[in-house]
Amino acid sequence: MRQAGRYLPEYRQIRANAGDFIALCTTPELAAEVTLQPIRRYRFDAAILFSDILMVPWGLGHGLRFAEGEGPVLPKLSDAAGVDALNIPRMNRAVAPILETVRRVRAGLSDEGFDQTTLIGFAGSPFTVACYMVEGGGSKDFAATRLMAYGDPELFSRLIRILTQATIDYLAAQIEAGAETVMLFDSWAGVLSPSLFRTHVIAPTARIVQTLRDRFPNIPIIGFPRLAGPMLAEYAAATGVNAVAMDTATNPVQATQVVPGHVAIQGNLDPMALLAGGNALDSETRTILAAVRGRPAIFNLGHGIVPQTPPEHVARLVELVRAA
Ligand code: 1CP
Repeated sequence: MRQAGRYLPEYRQIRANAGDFIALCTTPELAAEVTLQPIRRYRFDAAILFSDILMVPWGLGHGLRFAEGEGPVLPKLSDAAGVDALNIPRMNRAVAPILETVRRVRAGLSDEGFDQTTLIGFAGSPFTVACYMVEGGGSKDFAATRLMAYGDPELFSRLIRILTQATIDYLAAQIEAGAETVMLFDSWAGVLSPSLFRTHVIAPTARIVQTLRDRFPNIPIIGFPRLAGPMLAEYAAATGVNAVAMDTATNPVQATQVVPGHVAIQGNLDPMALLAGGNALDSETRTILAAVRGRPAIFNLGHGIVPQTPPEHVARLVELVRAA
């Protein structure tokens, strides 16, 4: 889950010397180092590439900066000229340092004795990336994006199509560079009505999954349709993903009932329970472990870890999950 490193002093030290966040994402030596740090400390079963979902619009030439304490800032995309300017060949060149990070992490894992540790590559889903491009940054409800999807469906669909192709190229390149699983973060899938969810979440995800699977039949693909609620089951069945990640609000017992048995489920500890520690952490973790017992599952958080999390709480969580 995103912002994994910020709770670790060793991450904060590298971050402080790296310049801005985009510089950290595009300096392979540093990005590889911060990807490996949590693996050395906790020996997790998987490492997630250190990067950001917004490196795709950055690569497409749309522009991106991270304002201190404010999150991402992008130009607001509102018309055909903005969509026409998106340049996939440019993105494929611009992400070269990120692919170099993937190669270095895979080599570093093996060199340091973590041969069995899975390297997870990732991208944002076309819809969630479109959200940030249309709003020009984060938002509580992504109203301008939903308005564009209803008001100018031709333009919005064109944007989604370009982002779908960019995502396919980018994930395929990560797999070729050494990613052994890929995850699609659809953090804002839950703001859509069922019909828009089908058009702009399920259909593009199915296309990404199908295209990648044709080229790389053995690469597992994890989808995270955050806050999808009752649409989670349809997402799991219709996109072809190998695993669905549940957000914190999902009841894992219900998920085991509605997600097809061949689809693994991932999640979904509340990051606040991890921050709190103690009995809350123990009991929430045990509840999830009990719910997913007996079926393919990946233990994870329901959303990103918060920077204030004490590293000892993470150690306790690993102990609980390993004992299960
Ligand atoms: O100042 C800093 O140090 C930057 C903080 C930071 C970090 C560490 C951002 C800015 N992104 C990241 C890394 C990141 N982002 C990873 C790498 C793996 C890891 O370390 O865990 C991943 C997988 C992401 C994915 C990401 N970025 C998502 C999808 C998952 C989710 O959390 O919902 C989203 C929505 C983003 C956008 C983003 N990037 C950064 C911020 C602050 C945001 C959110 C902006 C908002 O509030 O909407």
